[in-house]
Amino acid sequence: MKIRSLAALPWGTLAVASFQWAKVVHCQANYSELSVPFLQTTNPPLPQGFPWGPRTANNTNPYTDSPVTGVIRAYDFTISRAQKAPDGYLKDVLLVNGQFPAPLIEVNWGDTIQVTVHNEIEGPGEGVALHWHGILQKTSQWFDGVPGTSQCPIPPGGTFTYSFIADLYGTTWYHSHYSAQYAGGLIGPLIVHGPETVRYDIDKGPIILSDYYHRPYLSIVEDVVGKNVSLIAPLSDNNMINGRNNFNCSTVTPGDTTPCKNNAGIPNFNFTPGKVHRLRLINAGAEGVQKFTVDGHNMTVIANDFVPIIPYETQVVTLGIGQRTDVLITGLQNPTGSYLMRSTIARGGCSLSNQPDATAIVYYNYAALSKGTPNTTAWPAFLNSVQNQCANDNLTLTQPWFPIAPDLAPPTTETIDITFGQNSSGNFEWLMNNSTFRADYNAPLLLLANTGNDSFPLHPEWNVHNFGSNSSVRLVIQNNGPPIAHPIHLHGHNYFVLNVGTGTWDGKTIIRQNNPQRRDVQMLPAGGFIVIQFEQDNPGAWPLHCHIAWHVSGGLYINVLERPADIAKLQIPSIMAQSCRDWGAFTNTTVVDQIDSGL
Ligand SMILES: *[C@@H]1O[C@H](CO)[C@@H](O)[C@H](O)[C@H]1NC(C)=O
Ligand SMILES: *[C@@H]1O[C@H](CO)[C@@H](O)[C@H](O)[C@H]1NC(C)=O
Ligand SMILES: *[C@@H]1O[C@H](CO)[C@@H](O)[C@H](O)[C@H]1NC(C)=O
Ligand SMILES: *[C@@H]1O[C@H](CO)[C@@H](O)[C@H](O)[C@H]1NC(C)=O
Ligand SMILES: *[C@@H]1O[C@H](CO)[C@@H](O)[C@H](O)[C@H]1NC(C)=O
Ligand SMILES: *[C@@H]1O[C@H](CO)[C@@H](O)[C@H](O)[C@H]1NC(C)=O
Ligand SMILES: *[C@@H]1O[C@H](CO)[C@@H](O)[C@H](O)[C@H]1NC(C)=O
Ligand SMILES: *[C@@H]1O[C@H](CO)[C@@H](O)[C@H](O)[C@H]1NC(C)=O
Ligand SMILES: *[C@@H]1O[C@H](CO)[C@@H](O)[C@H](O)[C@H]1NC(C)=O
Ligand SMILES: *[C@@H]1O[C@H](CO)[C@@H](O)[C@H](O)[C@H]1NC(C)=O
Ligand SMILES: *[C@@H]1O[C@H](CO)[C@@H](O)[C@H](O)[C@H]1NC(C)=O
Ligand SMILES: *[C@@H]1O[C@H](CO)[C@@H](O)[C@H](O)[C@H]1NC(C)=O
Ligand SMILES: [Cu+2]
Repeated sequence: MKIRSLAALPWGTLAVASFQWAKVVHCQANYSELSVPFLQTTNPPLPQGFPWGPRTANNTNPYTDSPVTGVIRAYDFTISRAQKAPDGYLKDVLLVNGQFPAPLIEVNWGDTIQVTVHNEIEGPGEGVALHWHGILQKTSQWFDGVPGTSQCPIPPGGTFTYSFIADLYGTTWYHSHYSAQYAGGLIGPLIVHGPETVRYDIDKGPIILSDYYHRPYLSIVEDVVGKNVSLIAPLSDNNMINGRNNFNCSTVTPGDTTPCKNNAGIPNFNFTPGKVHRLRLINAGAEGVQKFTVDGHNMTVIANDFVPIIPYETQVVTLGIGQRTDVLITGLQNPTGSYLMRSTIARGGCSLSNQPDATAIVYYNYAALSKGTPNTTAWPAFLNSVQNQCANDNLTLTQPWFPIAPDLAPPTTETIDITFGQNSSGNFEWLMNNSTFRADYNAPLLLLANTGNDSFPLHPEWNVHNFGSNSSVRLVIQNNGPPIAHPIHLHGHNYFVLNVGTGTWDGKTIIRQNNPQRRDVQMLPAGGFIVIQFEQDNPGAWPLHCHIAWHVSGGLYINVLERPADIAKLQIPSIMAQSCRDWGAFTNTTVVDQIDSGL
């Protein structure tokens, strides 16, 4: 453990004036690369006791009173491209420290996460930037990791250090926000230990659910923003739990001679009779809506995204891209053998896959595990839900543990339509409020706004929506495009989900107006609407976008410019301007072939 002075921190004097010395803990996530199961987490909290002090889930509003522990958890990430075969089929994947999925980041609430990224992507080189999904970044808005919005990309060969406080607690993930790189494997889990709501015994750690494509992500992006209508809706090739699944090599396209091995292996999870296990489900895929279940076991949902909720029982959990759900499962007192854990890509109007089923084994003893894949039967509720039901659970069920009432007369209400079409070159594109988005990697909006420039008449394609200094903003998002559901994500906030439905909103009905569901991704139904509202408590430039990789590549994205007058006052550290000089030097000599929106 090294002690370092505060002055050495990249943000200089900002934000952490309450302590003089910081403990730096160098962290190294460790698991043997193709072994299963995934990572075993530390049972909470990490060794420093309860560093969040007297704060509990009941007595603390995490948006106004988040701790600063002074502990820095330092990670060193080298990003590269290499050929791997996690499901048996050899392909190019993007890796962090040689690992797919990328390593677990595990911290306590209030710790500082410091990640030094080395961009070693080759063949060809690409820019990169990492986004820390769901982290509010209230004291470090510039470390949100979105190229063209909060930073310039890290150029090939470049290094950049993120440093931010784990300001909410629960389960999340991090991923590249540069083009669709995260669909090429650049995803990893992030756990923030915090106060408990419902007692449990064993933390089973992250359970990453993700669709999987055998083609390189850039070739898929070319198709989805291309001109050929039969290529704009690609099917995934497989579905994974913690980056593993078997693949049937006999199903490859005739003529495909790529090396492929059957029976690559599936993960297994050890359960203990009578003990309560916490599973941290994360949909880190590119497109597919996941339906998750464990045969013979009920689940208790305790959190959605970074928001603990009043627990309820279910047998199926639905997760759109970017969503997390924490569930508790009690080990059976008298288990008979092992049980199948299943995650299936919901079809119909939700998502598309050639091989939608991911499985893992839940076992109670090695004797049963050694008998192989169990033959247990899925719950009827699961079998009934995998077709056409891409909706999240009813808002009446998902009640936040810590109640907060939204402003019922917000100063701003706007309607934003989502549509789909072709631009004048014939390329397919997504539009919000009639405008498709395209990033300028060399001109990050937040950094421009910090210089006092908050109007961009020459750049309608930046889709900047300036909400001024209004205290809260209500957005009615209307899905008028093709009949597809979209997971809508907002950075920098947990928004209130006031209502969701098919057709149009009646303009007044709010589900549980004294305490609506809050989260950072909500499914917008096909042909329907969501009504969301957020407090403007975090001056910054915040992406609001569909989290389907192919749709955000196609421009389904706007920038929320929140309190520009206060953005101009942010003490943004000089490494942000340096990120643009480094990228500028790279683009001076290399033309970046930006075939999509850039994000
Ligand atoms: C990682 O785990 C392996 C196998 O358990 C062990 O041999 C190795 O020393 C560990 N590495 C680190 C850095 O902890
Ligand atoms: C469009 O894609 C389909 C399916 O791959 C292909 O058969 C067709 O030739 C393509 N059309 C054009 C004009 O490239
Ligand atoms: C693999 O796919 C082939 C071709 O579709 C099929 O005949 C075979 O039964 C499959 N094998 C398994 C184990 O599912
Ligand atoms: C699961 O929940 C159902 C309905 O509440 C109940 O009937 C059943 O006994 C529960 N099963 C287990 C294994 O807990
Ligand atoms: C599942 O069923 C197959 C076919 O009946 C059998 O060979 C296999 O042993 C069973 N697996 C387990 C774990 O019971
Ligand atoms: C949600 O639950 C409420 C209350 O049980 C019910 O009235 C409503 O129809 C449900 N909504 C949907 C979309 O199922
Ligand atoms: C804590 O909050 C939960 C959920 O709102 C509530 O059910 C519980 O009674 C509260 N506990 C205490 C000790 O206040
Ligand atoms: C249409 O979209 C494509 C793909 O994003 C882009 O390369 C092209 O410049 C766009 N054409 C026009 C006229 O904007
Ligand atoms: C979008 O364009 C359509 C057709 O050009 C027009 O009818 C509609 O009013 C526009 N919507 C907005 C929000 O500007
Ligand atoms: C604001 O920035 C944009 C994009 O760089 C530029 O076109 C515009 O001239 C700037 N406006 C002012 C007032 O500096
Ligand atoms: C949507 O577009 C219309 C017309 O171009 C504009 O007046 C309105 O402010 C836009 N909405 C938002 C949220 O920017
Ligand atoms: C790009 O090249 C120009 C011309 O050589 C030079 O003036 C400028 O400083 C370079 N920009 C960067 C960021 O290196
Ligand atoms: Cu979408």
